[in-house]
Amino acid sequence: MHSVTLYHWEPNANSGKPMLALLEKGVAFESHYLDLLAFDQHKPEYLAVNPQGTIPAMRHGERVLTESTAIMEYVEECFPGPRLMPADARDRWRVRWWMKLMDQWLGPSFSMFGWSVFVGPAVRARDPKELDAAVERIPLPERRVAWRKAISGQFSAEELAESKRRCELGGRREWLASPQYSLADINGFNLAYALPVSQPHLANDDVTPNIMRWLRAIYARPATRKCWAYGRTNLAKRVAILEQPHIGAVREGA
Ligand SMILES: N[C@@H](CCC(=O)N[C@@H](CS)C(=O)NCC(=O)O)C(=O)O
Repeated sequence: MHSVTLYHWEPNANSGKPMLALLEKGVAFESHYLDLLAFDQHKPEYLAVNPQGTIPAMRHGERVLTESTAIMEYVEECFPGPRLMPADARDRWRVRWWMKLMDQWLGPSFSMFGWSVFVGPAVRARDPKELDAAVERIPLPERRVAWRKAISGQFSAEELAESKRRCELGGRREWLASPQYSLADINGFNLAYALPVSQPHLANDDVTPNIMRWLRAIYARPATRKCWAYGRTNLAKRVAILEQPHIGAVREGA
């Protein structure tokens, strides 16, 4: 058996996707924590693993795998344990349909909230020269832009409004894509779990009860609890909001 190492930040967003898939399947892995707020992901040691300087990456034996959703599919196919993809071809198509929607459309909007509400304020007080130098070292131009906007708080009103519009989705099903819990739910949970904290007027038990039920059902799973135990900072504490039995509606900005 080849060993598995997961290079990750807090057990959320893209890092949380492969981590939760590994834990659901009971795959033993070595955890390699990178502090995103300390720019560990752009240091030469990690660029030797993933030259794009983004998290997560997974090493399996000699193989290095990147792209969180593709890693989840690799984990599902390579390892025994509970199936995280349905047997029915149409259901599998639906799981992939949802994952594409989340990665391309919902995820970037949820991420924008995360970067404007949590990441930017967490680093903004540091020495501007140091921050500037750290941003200059980022390999991907689009990540440089995201960091600059987060640091200066310059996400435009239009892009934030569009992101809010994308959050105003309801839901009726038990699981996102198929009658069983699947990779689509793991993907969606990791992108959406913090919405009740960052957008309390959009995600709460009065406005989006089924989304709240779905988030709590995933949070209650043993693998999810193990996953969150890898958190090290206050960012990882946001998920505890799902322990509240009822989160009522609030006015925007309240
Ligand atoms: N499409 C990639 C995106 C990876 C990504 O951008 N990850 C974020 C963290 S969630 C990151 O590494 N950001 C580092 C940075 O912007 O400096 C995936 O799904 O793995």
